[in-house]
Amino acid sequence: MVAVTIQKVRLHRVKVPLKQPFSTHLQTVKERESILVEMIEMGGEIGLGECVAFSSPWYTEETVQSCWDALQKWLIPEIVGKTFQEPSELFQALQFIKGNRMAKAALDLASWDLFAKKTAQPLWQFIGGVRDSIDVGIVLTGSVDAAMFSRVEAARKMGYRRVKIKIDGATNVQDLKQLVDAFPHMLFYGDGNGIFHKLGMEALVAFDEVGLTLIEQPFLDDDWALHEEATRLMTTPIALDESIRSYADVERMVEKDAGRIIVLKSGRVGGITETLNIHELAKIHQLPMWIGGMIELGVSKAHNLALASLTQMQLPGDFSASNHYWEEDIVTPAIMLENGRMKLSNRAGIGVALNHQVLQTYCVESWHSNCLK
Ligand code: OSB
Ligand code: MG
Repeated sequence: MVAVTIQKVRLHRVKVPLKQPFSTHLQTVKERESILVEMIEMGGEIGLGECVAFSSPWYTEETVQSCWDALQKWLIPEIVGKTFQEPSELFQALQFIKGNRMAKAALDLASWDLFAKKTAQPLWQFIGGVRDSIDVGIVLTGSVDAAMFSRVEAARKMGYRRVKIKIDGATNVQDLKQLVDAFPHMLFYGDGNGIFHKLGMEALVAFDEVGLTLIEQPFLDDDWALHEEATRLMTTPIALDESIRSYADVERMVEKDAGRIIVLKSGRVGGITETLNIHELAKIHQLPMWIGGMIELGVSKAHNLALASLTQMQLPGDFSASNHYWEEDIVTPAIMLENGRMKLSNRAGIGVALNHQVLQTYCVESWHSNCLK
């Protein structure tokens, strides 16, 4: 391990329009507001991070503004000028601050990129990844109608082998079954985002005949008993997304048998350090995991790709190419599919750099900490 002294941290707040709105029963996202992190060490190396909170608290409590404030007022002052032997030490230095996991994750991600670069290793190798290319999937929102068949077919032609469909009050079991049956070589996930809290257990169990690979988060974050009941009643495995906010939540999922698959979002659990701890627990209990998306830009996606190389990441995650949501991603090279997979980079760190020209187009505000002299 190398010692890294943090010289300063730069933040860029961006607003990037989506090509098409991302619509679920929870919210319609038309523009992605986000924070990009540049963590600069004394030798001049830069680690990149991205904060995945949304503009308003429709998905998690944190927001871009709450993270912007927490980073500047409490988190960054704790690390500037300090020397760390490894990323988990930097993460530990932030733990006296309660919650604010997405804000912490933005720094934790940047520190993992920084340490990987300092040791001249690709991040996926630095964290012990076991595969150099990743099976990927796309998320298609909107109703299950004739247009959805064409969109799935278009995704198939692009090379995606997994499609995640959002389930809401209007999703018809038979329509969804027809879609799934029409693409026998494709995996389909159904994401409830808590909708069955309203629709009820019986409505959920009806989806068992669809042939989905899994159903993601049918009930709300803390509906542990309902998720346990669903796991007991259904053949289709239950995957928990919103419910998994920490290592302790995975312990709870196992203890209660409230789900059989983990949807991991590193932002929601506080970053890569906590993700690796969760990954160890998942290994012990032989729980499959996959990486959930946050409509993120290329920095977070590159970190996610590295995480997807870990042993327990046994199902294709939410990995669409840069050109699915964005006219131009803020990273170079852009993230692309090659024969239906994404290749992990041989470059040190996350393998992508900021495209400063694109960043400038979408940047609404920048901030930097005081320099360490
Ligand atoms: O529930 O998985 C979710 C996006 C924003 C908020 C919540 C979710 C999602 C997605 C992933 O479905 C979309 C993507 O990044 O492709
Ligand atoms: Mg989800």
